[in-house]
Amino acid sequence: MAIYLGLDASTQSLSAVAIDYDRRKVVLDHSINFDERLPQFKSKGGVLPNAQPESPVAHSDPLMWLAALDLLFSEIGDKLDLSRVRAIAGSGQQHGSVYLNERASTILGSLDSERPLSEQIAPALSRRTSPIWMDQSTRRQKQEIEQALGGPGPTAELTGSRCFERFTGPQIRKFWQEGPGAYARTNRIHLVSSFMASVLNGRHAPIDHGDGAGMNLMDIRAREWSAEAIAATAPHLASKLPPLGPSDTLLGRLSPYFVERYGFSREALAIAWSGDNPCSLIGLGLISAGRVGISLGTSDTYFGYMTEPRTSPEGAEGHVFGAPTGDYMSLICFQNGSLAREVNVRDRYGLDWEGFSRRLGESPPGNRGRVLLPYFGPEITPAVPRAMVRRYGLEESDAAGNVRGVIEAQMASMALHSQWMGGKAETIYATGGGSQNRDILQVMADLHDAEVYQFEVSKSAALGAALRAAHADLKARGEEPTWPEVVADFAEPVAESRIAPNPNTVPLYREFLQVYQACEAHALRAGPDPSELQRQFAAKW
Ligand code: XUL
Repeated sequence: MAIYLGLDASTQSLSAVAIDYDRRKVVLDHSINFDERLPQFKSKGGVLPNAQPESPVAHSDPLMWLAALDLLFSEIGDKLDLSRVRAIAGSGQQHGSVYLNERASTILGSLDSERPLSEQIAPALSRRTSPIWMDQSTRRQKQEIEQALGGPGPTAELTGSRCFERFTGPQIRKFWQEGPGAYARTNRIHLVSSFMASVLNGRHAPIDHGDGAGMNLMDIRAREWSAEAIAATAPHLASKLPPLGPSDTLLGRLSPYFVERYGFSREALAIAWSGDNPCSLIGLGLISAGRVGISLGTSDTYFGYMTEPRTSPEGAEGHVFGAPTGDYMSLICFQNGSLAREVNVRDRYGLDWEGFSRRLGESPPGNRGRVLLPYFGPEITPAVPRAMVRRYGLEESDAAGNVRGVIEAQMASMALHSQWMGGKAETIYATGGGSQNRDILQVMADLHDAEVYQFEVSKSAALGAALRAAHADLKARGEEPTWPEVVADFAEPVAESRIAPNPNTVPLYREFLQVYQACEAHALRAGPDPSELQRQFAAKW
């Protein structure tokens, strides 16, 4: 019986999912919430509190992640015979970085199973805290790097994304500028993923092509460090970065620390870790073109598998990361997800989800040509630096019009700003809190002219990591597992949840997209007045 373990080091918790591969079953699902279970690290949502409340700085304590790893293994030993685990892989929150000194190699290679990890690894840190993906404090550095690389377009062409504050390159540049001494004492810079993998394997692990793509340092096509991007970021950086490797790199045996302390087998293998989004791609079974995931959460994301690293014009709309299959994936982030949908519309009009659905039904598809631009806060896609709400032909007091307005705006924006990915989405897997509402999903199906399935994914990243462990182990044993075989039965949408596009509404929405696009262009790019187009649409539909 082959058991594989997937770990997910996310912002707020460390989770484990174990699968019995032959019986196609999840046999363990366990989480350690940092704030609740490790209060000594004083985190809030997994992040260290800031002296100034409005500060754009977001760091976490890497020792907290290690304490969580010890705690997690001590707890799951009661539920799962750890000696049966064949291989472990993992998923890490993307972009976050861990800074180690030259003692790290020795320390990682000689861990004493009688003492906790955090105590032993603390002296290996050259920077006490780790900037994570929520950090927005590198505006200057992001601009400097982008400028050195010829602007946002060429930066995206080279690295898969234009520069973003949270990406690791700008974070490293800031560390070098503000603390050149500590930077000089840094011997190795890991991502959260490669750091955790290094601990499990007892030596420095490579960064995989999936997570490496979130750094603004990797040449997305060659899958090698870009000398140009490194030179634009910080001096002597090439010697501080681990090598890059494929996501299925077999690192070697698990460190004796885990064998002696928790009873893992001496034969158990450590597999390279990847980023949480690449792992979720596997956990959702998004391994062929034409299938995308839409998560309706705090922010909404649209993501999918790609065979080629295509980027959007000027890199303005989304990222390209490596996919664990060896291909690529895209991820587009829409920041005004539940902030617009739930806080500023549903709650503001005093509705629950049922009332929201009722209101949605009171205004016809296309909203009679009326459009809401719901940038209740700054927006990433399209870029809107400050909150800006516009209503075209719509009264603020009209609850039904605003409910339909916000849903059609969000779905239209996704459809428009994902066009650069090429190819049409035939099937959408919908996840996240908002996806519980099937009336929202009907608009999604009609506007994208795609069938929509609901997907329960509280643990898609950890599940994806466990499936990656299975894939890498089977490959190492000389079997040739295909990805569809590996994910079958594990990564399946909720049975009976299919929502088909309504053939009568699809052509209406094709025209509505043009109306929406004209309103967006008017508000954001000083485009022509869209009212005539709106009038024609309303007259026709
Ligand atoms: C992706 C991103 C987040 C983190 C969350 O670019 O910043 O999704 O990976 O863990």
